[in-house]
Amino acid sequence: MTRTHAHVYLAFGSNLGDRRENIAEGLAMLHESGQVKVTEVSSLYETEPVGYTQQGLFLNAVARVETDLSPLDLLSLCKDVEVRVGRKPTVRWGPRILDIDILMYFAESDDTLLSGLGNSGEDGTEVKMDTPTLTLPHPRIWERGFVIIPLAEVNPDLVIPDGRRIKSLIQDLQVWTGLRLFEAAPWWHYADQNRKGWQVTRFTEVESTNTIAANLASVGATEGTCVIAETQSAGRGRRGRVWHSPPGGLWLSILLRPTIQSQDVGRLSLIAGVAVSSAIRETFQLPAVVKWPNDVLISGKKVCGILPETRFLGDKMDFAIVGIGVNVAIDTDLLPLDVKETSATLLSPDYPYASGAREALTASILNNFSRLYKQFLSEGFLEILQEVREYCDTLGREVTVSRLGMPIQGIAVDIDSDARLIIRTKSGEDVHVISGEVSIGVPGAG
Ligand code: BT5
Repeated sequence: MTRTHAHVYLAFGSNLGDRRENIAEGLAMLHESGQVKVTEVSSLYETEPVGYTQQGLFLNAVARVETDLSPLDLLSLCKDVEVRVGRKPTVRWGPRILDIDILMYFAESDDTLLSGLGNSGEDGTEVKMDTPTLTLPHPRIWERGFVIIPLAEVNPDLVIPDGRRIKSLIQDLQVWTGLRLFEAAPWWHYADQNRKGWQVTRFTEVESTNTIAANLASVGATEGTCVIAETQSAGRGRRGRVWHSPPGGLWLSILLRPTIQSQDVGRLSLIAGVAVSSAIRETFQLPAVVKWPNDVLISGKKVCGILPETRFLGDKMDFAIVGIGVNVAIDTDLLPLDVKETSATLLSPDYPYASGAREALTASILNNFSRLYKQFLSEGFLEILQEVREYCDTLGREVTVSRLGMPIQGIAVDIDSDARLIIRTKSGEDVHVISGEVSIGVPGAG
């Protein structure tokens, strides 16, 4: 059989639990399978259930995807995703955590699956098949607004099995009965991120996402390019330290090309720290705080480290990479004992919705970072310093910072406009430290 590059329209429905999240999770799982690329997602529509009506309202959406999978392999993947998102066997027409239907499948190849001509055009040739497990195009649901309306957003020129064109069908008010716009597109985070100017590239395993991002920068990648890897074999911390990056974490590097000075790097690090802390608070309702200069902690344990790296051409910054490592759902037993003691993970590694949660966190980090970074560039660091102070848990604490091998002890009283930590020593002197290792409390004081 020849390789089947196909464009496929899928319908999603959910009426149990967090319906929006179920659909988002399903889309993310398909996308992350590496076998399906989600290229377009419609708005979410809320609809009254059909048939057995003693159940909650449905949310529905349609997506256009690209795949090399055959129709039956794609069906198995969709069923697998339904199960993983948590579908329990229920009565037909009964409540659904997630339902995924293949509506239409268009193949670009001369595959023998093609048994008849329906739609043809940019998408390729429509595959028609009728087997006990799968009938294409979908045999039933074309009279339903919750399919036709979102499908019309994604491709209005499609022709449904009875020969009518989608775009003319949605002119009819009757199709809209019992349906309401729940959330307009773009609502799904991948789509959202790319529309907001981020270009997120994903790898299964790399040595370090910071290196890949720097390589991309060297060949001309633009600001907003991001690299995400599932694992890193040589993740880096500061000063040559190792950053352990087992599966389940978020290992992300953001490429920036700002016209800033080398001392601004500390500011970028704090901006990233605030973006990550606020994203963790938003997504998981956990009390994340920034530990100056580059950690995010929960209850004193490190859940995230940030590594800014820069390259200069002469005295001009060519690019900056902000590396962000978050222990989203990692197995902390994979960390060396000393690291395990000081670190934490946001979710347990066997949490079933971890991949969707990681995507939601990624989207939230990028949104927060984008907001703060834009404000920093347009209004200056002072304008966001107040927000940094609010997140920075180091302030007001007794700290010891080692600088050039010399410990400086005192109370961390503030952060200055250069992102330096101000330490008031016992003698009342304010020392501004640019970077260093901060330990909270006085050594030996327990
Ligand atoms: C950091 O360095 O905290 C910066 C970490 C940056 C990691 C990201 S992941 C994406 C991007 N690609 C990379 O290669 N790096 C960035 P530092 O402050 O030097 O802290 C390093 C120390 O944190 C180590 O010496 C360990 O003690 C500890 N550590 C290592 N892995 C950890 C983990 N997964 N969770 C918590 N602590 C860890």
